[in-house]
Amino acid sequence: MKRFLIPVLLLAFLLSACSQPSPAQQTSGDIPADAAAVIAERGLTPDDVYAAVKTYMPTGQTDPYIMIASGGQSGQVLVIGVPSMRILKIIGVFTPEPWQGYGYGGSSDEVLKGGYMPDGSALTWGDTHHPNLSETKGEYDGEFAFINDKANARLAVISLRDFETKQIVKNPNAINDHGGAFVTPNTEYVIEGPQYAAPIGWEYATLDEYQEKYRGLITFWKFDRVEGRVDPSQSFQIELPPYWQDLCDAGKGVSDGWFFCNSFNVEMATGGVELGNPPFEAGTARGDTDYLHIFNWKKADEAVQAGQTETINGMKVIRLQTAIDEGILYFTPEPKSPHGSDVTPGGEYVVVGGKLDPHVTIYSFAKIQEAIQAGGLSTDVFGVPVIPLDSSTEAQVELGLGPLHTVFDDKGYAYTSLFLDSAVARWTLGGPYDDKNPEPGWTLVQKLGVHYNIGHITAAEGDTASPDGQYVVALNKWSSDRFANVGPLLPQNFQLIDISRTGDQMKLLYDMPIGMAEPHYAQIIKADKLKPFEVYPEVGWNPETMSVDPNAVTTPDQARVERRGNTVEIWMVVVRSHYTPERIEIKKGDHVIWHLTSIERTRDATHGFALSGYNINLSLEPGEAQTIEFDADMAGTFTYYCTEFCSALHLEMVGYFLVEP
Ligand code: K7E
Ligand code: CUA
Repeated sequence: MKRFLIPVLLLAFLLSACSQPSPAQQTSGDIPADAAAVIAERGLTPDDVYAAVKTYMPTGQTDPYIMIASGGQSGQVLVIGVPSMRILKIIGVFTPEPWQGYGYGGSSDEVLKGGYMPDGSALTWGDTHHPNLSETKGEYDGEFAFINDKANARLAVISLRDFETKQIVKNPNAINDHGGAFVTPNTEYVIEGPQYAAPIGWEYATLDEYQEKYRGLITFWKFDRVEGRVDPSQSFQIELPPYWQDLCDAGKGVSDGWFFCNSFNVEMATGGVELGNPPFEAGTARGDTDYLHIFNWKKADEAVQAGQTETINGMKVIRLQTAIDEGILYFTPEPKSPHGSDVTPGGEYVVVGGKLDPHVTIYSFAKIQEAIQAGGLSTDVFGVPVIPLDSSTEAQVELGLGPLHTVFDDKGYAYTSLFLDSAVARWTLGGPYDDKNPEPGWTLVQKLGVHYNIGHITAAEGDTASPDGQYVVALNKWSSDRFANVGPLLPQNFQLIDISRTGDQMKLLYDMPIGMAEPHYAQIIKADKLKPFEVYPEVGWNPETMSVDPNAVTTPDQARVERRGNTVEIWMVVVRSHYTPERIEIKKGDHVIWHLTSIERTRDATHGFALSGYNINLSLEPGEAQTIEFDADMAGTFTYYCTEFCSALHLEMVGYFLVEP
């Protein structure tokens, strides 16, 4: 069929018939007649058409960026293509996830157990807030991702070779956290900041003893890149006053070696609205300022090496007095109820939002250093030196109501989320960034409305030393009227924003509902920096050890069942479309050790392994080996079958598990 092309003028007429094209809009070329008909029929504006063609991903093409997003209280991590905003994967992290067989019998059970409470009590969910990608020289290197669990003060390590969780560590001295995970520019440390103060080790203490016994505690988890694990024995913590330390960011470039966290509740409010005390929301906002915490983590590292620590619950802790004496910790005031602390790409400035102040405050690292060198600083009640606000501040920019988080692009612009205004503010950085855009430094350029109540904001390669620009994603808390009504619990709304043009040309491109939790932060990495496996590198690959498993079997004739006393050990081979062996006959009470190896080498030829009645479900990706171990304490006739539709004879991929009474 011949395709009719509609001349531009006619298209412009069609568009103007249903909307007001903005004057900035220019048209060129021809639009196919059938597409023009759709535009007319749906009443799409030129902005709509622009947004559609910017985000549409033809089949077979892949996104240039990948967003790693927190999965909020689902305890998981989302992997999303940008700009198509297609969900590619939901990684099981703190919560068992059956599709990946995560927490249903394989080695991942041990990963989840690594994050249980010290007494062994199970934790089967998490409140994930801030994913952070591993960095080399301040650039995302595509190797690992880290994320915190605010609810229980835990940290997880995800390998970006197979996008699976490899480790969860429970903080031995903190019961909740918030300012994590944040990496140092070479991922020497993954940092977990505190939040609501508690005695170290969350031991019991009454709230009357708040100032003496309650503490903040920041954790520097040492990351071993070769092992792909954090090493608790090389990690340390710094004791802090019981202010509620909040969001953090590592210095880089000129400020490499330093670390910054905002805080709130310097008032040390302890709540008790039911006793006639001011509620927390008022008590924590009585003062006009809180403290930006400024850490010299390289000095802290030296203090640890010099043994200036106390070991508490197996973790090295730098006591507050040591941190003060060694020049590890400084404060500077920050305006009312701050949130977010974000370091500029070159490390020159730290930007802090003031939830209850219309400004962002920009601190100069150079000025902070001058003030520290000059000395003679007064202290807070705990003896921490305080740099006066006018000695640390470079600028304040008035943006609007409820500034929270700030990200950066390649053109010297900063983007701040305005929670109360439901907007993204684009503003200019000054100093070395001044020449990168047409506007003068430290000025508001545009406010773009988003829908609604934006929390975090993230930009392409935005936390690196060299952001990409192109896209920002607004992570909105409320969606209200944006999507079809599916009941009173509404999805979140991720909104993709085009930031490719300078000036007031930011445009909203796409609304993506997140119908599973409230994600907080996300990072966006260039897709070509990732080097994930297509299939596991060798047959018999154990994803936990990232090497061939000694119990893997590589050919069907190696498959076998052996009995030693009441222990039955099974070596099973898995391939389209059968398990070998297909019959397992044992006795009630036997202890079963079952090794499974997928000998598939074809991309996407994944098999499942579901053992009915025993709460076991594995995902065996090509080449993967897994071991399950359990007591066969239920007699009966059971089946195991494949849960992935792997071939035309997938339904026949089954076996009998007979447990004789
Ligand atoms: Cu602002 Cu946890 Cu980063 Cu939520 S936090 S938004
Ligand atoms: Cu294997 Cu279905």
